[in-house]
Amino acid sequence: MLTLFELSGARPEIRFSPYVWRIKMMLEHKGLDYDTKTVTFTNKSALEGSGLNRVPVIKYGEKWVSESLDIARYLDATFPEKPLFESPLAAEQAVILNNWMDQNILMPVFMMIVADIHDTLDAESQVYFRETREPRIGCTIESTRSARDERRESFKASLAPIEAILANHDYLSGSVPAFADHCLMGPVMFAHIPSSFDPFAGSIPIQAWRERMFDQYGSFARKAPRAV
Ligand SMILES: N[C@@H](CCC(=O)N[C@@H](CS)C(=O)NCC(=O)O)C(=O)O
Repeated sequence: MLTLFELSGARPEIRFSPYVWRIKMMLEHKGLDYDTKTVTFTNKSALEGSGLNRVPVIKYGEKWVSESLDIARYLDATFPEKPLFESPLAAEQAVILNNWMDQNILMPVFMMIVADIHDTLDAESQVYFRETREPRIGCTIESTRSARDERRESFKASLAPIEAILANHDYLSGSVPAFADHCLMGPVMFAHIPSSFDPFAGSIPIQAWRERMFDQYGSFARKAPRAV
């Protein structure tokens, strides 16, 4: 059995990590059986023995694998049916897409919903989250709320390369979803689970794509418990 380790909020069913969501969508895409174990920001005892402290992590047999892109590559190498990448070369080149998504989509989304993430956490994790995230964002978590409409407006420009693909295809990977789609589902679910604020409200093509992704794999993402 494969085990996926993921972060939860104060309510254990609230699972918001964008990197974990990428892997969850990939596991569903492959139709693999897996169970999940949760950690919180301040209690990572489930990962004991792995030497790891950031999720996603998977354990398959005695093997631990971390880093979402490495996990994606590992899944294709270990379970070649229903590939995420068209070829080994595509799996190598995915680093560019991965980094582009993190910088241009995930970071802006984070800035828009960070206060809602904070609100889903248990009290101890909230303290840790504030101490570690406020230096990164350069302001208080609360002050991000008043800036988010403006941020969403400027975020529209970052979405143009994605919208250009969706003008001709149902999915970023063509006629069926694959790695690129799962990669974008990370930030999408990162906002959808804890927040009623929609960073993608300005993009009709991405909202339509999101509905299609919500319908995939027995409506897996649509059925995920939300904090709102
Ligand atoms: N580059 C890593 C990033 C993983 C990551 O940053 N995970 C965050 C959750 S979204 C985490 O586990 N943070 C734990 C902490 O901050 O203590 C990947 O792609 O898997």
